Amino acid sequence: MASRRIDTLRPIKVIIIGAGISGILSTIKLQQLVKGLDVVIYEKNADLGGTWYENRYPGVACDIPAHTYQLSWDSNSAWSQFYASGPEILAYWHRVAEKYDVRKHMNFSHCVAEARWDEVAARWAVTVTNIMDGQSATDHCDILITATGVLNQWEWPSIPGLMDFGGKLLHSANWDTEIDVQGKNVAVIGAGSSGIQIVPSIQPGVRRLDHYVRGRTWIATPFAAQEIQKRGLDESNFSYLPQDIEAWGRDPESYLRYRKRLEDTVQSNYDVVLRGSISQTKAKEYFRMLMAQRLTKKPELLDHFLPTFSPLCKRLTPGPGYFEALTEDNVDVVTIPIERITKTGIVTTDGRHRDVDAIVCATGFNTHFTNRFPVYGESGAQLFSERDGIIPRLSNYMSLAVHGFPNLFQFLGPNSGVGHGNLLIMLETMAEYVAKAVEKLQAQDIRTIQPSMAAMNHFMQHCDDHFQRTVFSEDCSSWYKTDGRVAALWPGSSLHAVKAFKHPRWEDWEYTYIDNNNMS
Ligand code: N01
Repeated sequence: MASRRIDTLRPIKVIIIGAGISGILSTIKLQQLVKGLDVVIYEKNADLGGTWYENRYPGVACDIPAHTYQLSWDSNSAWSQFYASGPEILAYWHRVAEKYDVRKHMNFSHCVAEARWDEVAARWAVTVTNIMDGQSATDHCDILITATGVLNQWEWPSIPGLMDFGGKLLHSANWDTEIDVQGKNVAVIGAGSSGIQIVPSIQPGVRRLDHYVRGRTWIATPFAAQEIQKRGLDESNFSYLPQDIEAWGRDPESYLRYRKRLEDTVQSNYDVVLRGSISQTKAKEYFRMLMAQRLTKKPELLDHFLPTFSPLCKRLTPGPGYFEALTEDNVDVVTIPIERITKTGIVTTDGRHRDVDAIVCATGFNTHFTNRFPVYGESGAQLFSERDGIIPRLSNYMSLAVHGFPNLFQFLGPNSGVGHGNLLIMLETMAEYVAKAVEKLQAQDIRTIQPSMAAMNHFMQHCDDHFQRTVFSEDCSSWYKTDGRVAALWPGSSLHAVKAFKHPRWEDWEYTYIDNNNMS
C-alpha cells in the first residue's frame, strides 16, 4: 500500500493550545518519541507557565509537596519549602522549557478562537487571534492537542453591589500586583485553597482582615510529620533543613531516596476516598484532631470550620499558617452570610456593615468544561457545548479524546484531575500516550484516529460505577462536580491512571488510513 520510501517519515504538523505544564510536557514527549514533527504552540498569555503564570496572589503556593510536583526524571532537590511558592514553581518550569528547547515552538499572546475539523483534508483548521495587534489567521494541523488547563476561567462572585464597591477589588486568580494592601482594612471572601493561602500571607501586614467564610474545607496535611510520629501512625518525617538541601545537592542518591519515600506516601492509601472505608474514618478523626489542635487559641472557631462532609470530597488543603493567622487580633472571621456590597464595604444578613479599603474575592472559577472556545468535529458537532443553560454529559475516552473529534487529544479536560495522589506523574504518562498515538499515526499511515463510541461508553460507565463508591460524589461544594456529577476527576488513583496510560489499548480506537495510491 505505502508508496513512500521506507526511510522517509510522513511529515506531521501538531498544534498545541496552551504553554502551561501540560503543553510543555506534551511537547517534550513528542520531541522524544516522534521524529519529523512540526510543533506549534499557541498561548494566550505573554509567557509560559499556565496556572503558575496567572496566579500571582500573595501566598500562592503548591498544596502538595513540591518534591512530588516536578518531572519524575528531572528532580530539583533544592525546593526551598515543602509546599513551594508559585514563583519558585514557575522558575522550575522556565528551566525545564529552556533545557528541553520547548520555547522555540511557543507563540505567546495568541488566543485560539475556534477549531474546526475539515473532513475532506482530514486536518484541523485553528483560528488564532494575535492579542497584540488583534489580527486573526487560520493555521492547519494533522493533530490538535488542547492543553488549556482547568482552573483558569475566574469569575466574580454574584454578590449584589459588588461592582459598586469604591475601593480596590481583587480576584485571587487575576491579582493586580500593583495594589498594596499593607496597612489597609481588607475583606477576603472565600475559604477554598486560594483564600486559605492568601489570609496568612497578608494578615501580618494589614490593619484589619475580615474573612468571610461560607463553605467549609478540610484543612489538614497528611504530612504533619511530628503529629504522625507522636501517634505512631508512621515513622516518616519529611521535614528538612537548609543543610539537608545542601547534602542532597552533594549526594543525589540520598535525595532520590527521600523523594521516593515521600512519593510512596502521597500515592498510597487510595482507599481513603472510598465511602465508609476504615482509612476514611481514621482520616476524619485525625484531621479533626489536627484542626482542633491548631485552633486551641480560639476553640470556638472549630464549629465554623469543621466540615460535615467527608475528607477529600473537595480538595484537601494543608493551609500552613492559616488557622494561626485566624487567631490573631486583627482578624475577624465572619460566618454570617453576605447580603450585599456597598460603595464602602460589606453588609451581612444581620444588618451589620463593615467598611473596608479592599475586597479580595478568593471565590473560585467556572469549571464547567463547556464553551471555552468552539471546537467543531465531524458533521459540525460542537464539543462540550452548553446550550440554554443545559450542560451536556462530558463523555470522553480516558479523559484524552472524544468520539466524533478525530485527531484531537486533550489534557485536563473532563476526568483528568486527581483527587488523591499526584497529577504530575499522570500528566507525564498522558503525554507519553499521546506521543505514542502520534507516532502510530505517522508510522502506520493512519489518516484519522478517534476512540470508538463503545470504548467511550465503557469508560463513562466505569466513571459512574467508580465515583458512586467514593466520597467525591458526596454532597459538598467542589469543582470536581459539574451538574451534580463528578466530572473533573480520573476514576481511580493516580497510579491506576499511570498504569492505564502506560499500556494503550489500541483496539479501543477507530482508524482510517491514507490511500497512498491516490496521493498527489
Ligand atoms: O476556589 P474554591 P479556590 N459568597 O472554589 C466561596 C486549586 N488551587 O480558588 O464552598 C461567599 O475552592 C466558596 O464557598 P462555597 C485547588 O484545586 C490549587 O480557592 O461555595 N463565599 C469557597 O469557600 C482548588 O480546589 C492551588 O460555599 C463565596 C470559596 O469561595 C481550586 O484551585 C492553590 C461566594 C471558593 O473556593 C479552587 O480553589 C489554589 C460568595 N458569593 C487553588 N462564592 C495549588 O496549590 C464563592 N464563595 C495547586
